[in-house]
Amino acid sequence: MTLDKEPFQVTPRTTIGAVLSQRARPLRWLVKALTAVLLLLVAPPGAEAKKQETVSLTVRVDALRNSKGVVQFSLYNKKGSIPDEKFERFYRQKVMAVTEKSSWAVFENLPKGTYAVTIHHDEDRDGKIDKGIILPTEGVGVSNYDSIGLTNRPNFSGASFKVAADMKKSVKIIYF
Ligand SMILES: [Ca+2]
Repeated sequence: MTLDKEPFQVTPRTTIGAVLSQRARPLRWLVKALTAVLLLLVAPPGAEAKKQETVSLTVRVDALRNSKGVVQFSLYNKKGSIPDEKFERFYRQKVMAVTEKSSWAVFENLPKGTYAVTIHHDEDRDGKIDKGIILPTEGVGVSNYDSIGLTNRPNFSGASFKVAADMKKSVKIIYF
């Protein structure tokens, strides 16, 4: 007897598969059906594509004149929605704390698109832009605008920017 040969050879026909094919045909169908169900649960169709369609936008403001109150960050996505001094036309809004004269907000799960942002340093936390006779007595700001005036009134076209991927945007605070 030589050692390079196995004691006996197992042919495919004597394996478990062969036994299943003869005695447990219904069981094989059940296994196939369960496998199909599991695959559907693990990988729902289109999940990956959906995940890539939304982005996050971080808006930041620095150089506030003090650390009082909160900052209202308002996000806009429609033409004609700015100016919006009474906050009636925003798409989303976040009210954030002030830390060492800075504040920021993260808008998550946004559809890719064109957006504009306004900020308001609400020092007395009443949700309103306090005003003197004409001009605001609390700080305000609009994306893309370094100054605001009668000849430089903000609108959506001037304030908007494309958000095609996760990004950060700084907005200047203006005190009159
Ligand atoms: Ca206020």
